[in-house]
Amino acid sequence: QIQIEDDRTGIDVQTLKRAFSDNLFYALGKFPEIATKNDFYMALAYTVRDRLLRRWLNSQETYLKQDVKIVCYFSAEYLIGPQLGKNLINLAIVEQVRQAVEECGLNLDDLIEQEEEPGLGNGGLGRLAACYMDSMATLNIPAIGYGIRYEFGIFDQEICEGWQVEITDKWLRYGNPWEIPRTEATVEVGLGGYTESFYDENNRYRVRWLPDRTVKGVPYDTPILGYKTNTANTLRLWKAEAPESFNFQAFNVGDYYGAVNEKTYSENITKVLYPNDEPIQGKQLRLEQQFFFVSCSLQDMIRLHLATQENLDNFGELFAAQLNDTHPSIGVAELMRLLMDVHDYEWEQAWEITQKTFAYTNHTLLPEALEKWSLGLFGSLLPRHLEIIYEINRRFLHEIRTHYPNDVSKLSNFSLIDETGEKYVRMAHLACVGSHAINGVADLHTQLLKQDVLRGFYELFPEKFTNKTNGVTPRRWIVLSNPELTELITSKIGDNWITHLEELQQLEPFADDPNFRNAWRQMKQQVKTRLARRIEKRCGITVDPNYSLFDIHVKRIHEYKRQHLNVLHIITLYNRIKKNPNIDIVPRTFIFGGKAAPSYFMAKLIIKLINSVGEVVNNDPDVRGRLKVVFIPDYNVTNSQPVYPAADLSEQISTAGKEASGTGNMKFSLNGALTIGTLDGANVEIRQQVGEENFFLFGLKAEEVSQMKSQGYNPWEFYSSNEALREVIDQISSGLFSPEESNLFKPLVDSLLYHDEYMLLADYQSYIDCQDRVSEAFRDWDNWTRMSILNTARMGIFSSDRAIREYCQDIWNVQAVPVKLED
Ligand code: DL6
Repeated sequence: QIQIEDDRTGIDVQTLKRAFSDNLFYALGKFPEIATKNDFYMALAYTVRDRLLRRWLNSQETYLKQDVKIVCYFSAEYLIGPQLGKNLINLAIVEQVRQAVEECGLNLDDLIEQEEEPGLGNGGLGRLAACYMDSMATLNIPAIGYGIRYEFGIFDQEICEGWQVEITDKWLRYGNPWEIPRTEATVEVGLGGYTESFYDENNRYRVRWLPDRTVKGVPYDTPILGYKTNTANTLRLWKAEAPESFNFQAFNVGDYYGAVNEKTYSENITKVLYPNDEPIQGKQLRLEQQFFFVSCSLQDMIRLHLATQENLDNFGELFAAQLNDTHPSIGVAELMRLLMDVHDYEWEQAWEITQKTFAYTNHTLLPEALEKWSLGLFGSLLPRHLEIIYEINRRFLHEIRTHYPNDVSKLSNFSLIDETGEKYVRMAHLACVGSHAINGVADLHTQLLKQDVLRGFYELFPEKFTNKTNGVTPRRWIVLSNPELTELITSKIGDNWITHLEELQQLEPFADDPNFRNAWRQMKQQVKTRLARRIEKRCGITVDPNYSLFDIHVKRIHEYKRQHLNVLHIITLYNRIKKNPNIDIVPRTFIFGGKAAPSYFMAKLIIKLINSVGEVVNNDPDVRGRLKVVFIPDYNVTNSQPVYPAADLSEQISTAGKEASGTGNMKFSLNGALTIGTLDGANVEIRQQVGEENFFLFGLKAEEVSQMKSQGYNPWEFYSSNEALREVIDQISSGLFSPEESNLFKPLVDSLLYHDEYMLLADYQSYIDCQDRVSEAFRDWDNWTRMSILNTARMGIFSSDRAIREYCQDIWNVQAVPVKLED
């Protein structure tokens, strides 16, 4: 009997082929002879989306019917990466689809490569949000990710003559097959204007906000399907639109341009992501973005809530809203306003609901990264919210007075308003008082928050503080990125590790099995070869995957992450070769990748330095290919996937006490790279897990950094007393790497010699010595492989599934809700 499956849901090869052709014809309006590669990609994406729609709708229906508690993740950034490959894996239909596509004369990997990723974030914070969305769906946790649908995401990076050049990211240009606009759920958001008080019909004192403009928020939904489960949660991103396409009044009096202008003005709010990995001071549009998406989301939650509940009394029992850093923290004031001004709640009850609803994650220790908004700007854009913040502050400072009766300095330290100079609203303080939980993202980070950045708040409410060490999803960062490793692991321990990453531990005994070590080494060689081919194609540089140690440093470019310390090491090795061309040296390929904020001059100069040193080293015949320096342009989720698996060595060399956690460090080690790192962020816990003998540690500890600083750190002393270091610095400043402009790197050298905020010179020797130990260890391939296996085997704890379980238990109090697959 022939069974014909539904063309929208069936997953046998013949049905998939039929569905693919159908989508090509009916959704794209093409037939194969005239279709572009992008048409084929789109047709396949629609075919896959069809197959997850039932799960998506069933999930929403289940949540609605069962009154379950829903996690609302509030994040201004999401870096979800390309969706096709991930959805195929989660639906467990990779092989059928591969065959179906092949029978149509196409190659699945080519089509997967065609996808342009939504680069709606800057780096770690946005990618973490994406890993958490993946884990929540996989663990059947009801969740909505709320954010902004930027029309232009993070810029595309090109490298021209060694410099970063920014190109607008037009990710929506060929359409986005994964999203569905839900115009029926559009909401309105006010901005500007003034407030007035009045007495309502019950003679109660009330305030209303009369904004002078409104903007429409239109939600665009993307399904986030879990791994081999029926749960598909929603990523709901808001697009700003003008309330009417035309301002007809203006149009009628002939002001056609004025009318269109207003539309453009409103739509600007979600036009572009700010490409900074630190807050942007004083930009009204940025505050508008934050308020816009938070207000849309809270209104949306209230609407969902009132669809099944009589009132908002139990709002905090049915929603857990997580603030991903302070960017959405205006939500505290907005929920208060919605509860009081729109839904008639009194202050006390509104405050109780608000605190119960929100929790706050801090992601940074850099003091300059703490968000604040000048009162003038804040008050003109959000007059009602400023009043509410004043009232929160008045009540809060009253508590402080009671708590510290004899210490008036506490008032200004704790105040939500910074009054030390120009007046500002301190967003972290607002988040702290308005939330029931506050967490850091690695053990050390949380400790430092308690001791330093949020010390007062910790003294005041210690019970609010918890640590939630970051994690990454093994589905994207092993299964999808490293099929070779996936197969090897699964051949030994089965595939349960994909959802229970701690089971990687079962690999440990195989570290002593010479056959397994051989297989591991071959696997590594294979993925290194894959990356080498890409590098050749993209950068025109030939690298040797067989004998050269792949030493990889990929992340945002920032002085605290110290890519330039890595460069000092490269030049040190180069000098050793120049002095003795026959020196026996372990060949290394130094691979860098990362974007610099367009206005961050020093970071851009570091990119230029890497490329300039590469130019000299790669082309010097004395080097004989033993050292290669590569800068992979346009580092993003897509381009990072082939990078993590191919590393022998992972560079995690930030100044101790500066990196909140890191997640790249986890991706590398999970894929069997050894780490060279400082005791910073999650490196500390990674080292504890993998064992100190399988981790290359160097550098000052966080408390030594502060101590040295407070005693008056003088980088010049390190420069003058270390000959190798002095030579390297002098070479950079003499123009050896910039013959066309000898002073090019002077700002960088001056900053190191006279200031060295991030203590490169203090850590230089320790780093070089440690790198020498790395090289020696790499000579013993067999033992290196053993250490590599043990890294993977012991990293299970860094799954985002573990992190999400902890958030569910300790912060959100939410339960898994299995979804049935029903028509
Ligand atoms: O928590 C995710 C990620 C951490 O792993 C990084 O260490 C940290 O630098 C990053 N923080 C930011 C700062 N953004 N803000 N604010 O991206 O968060």
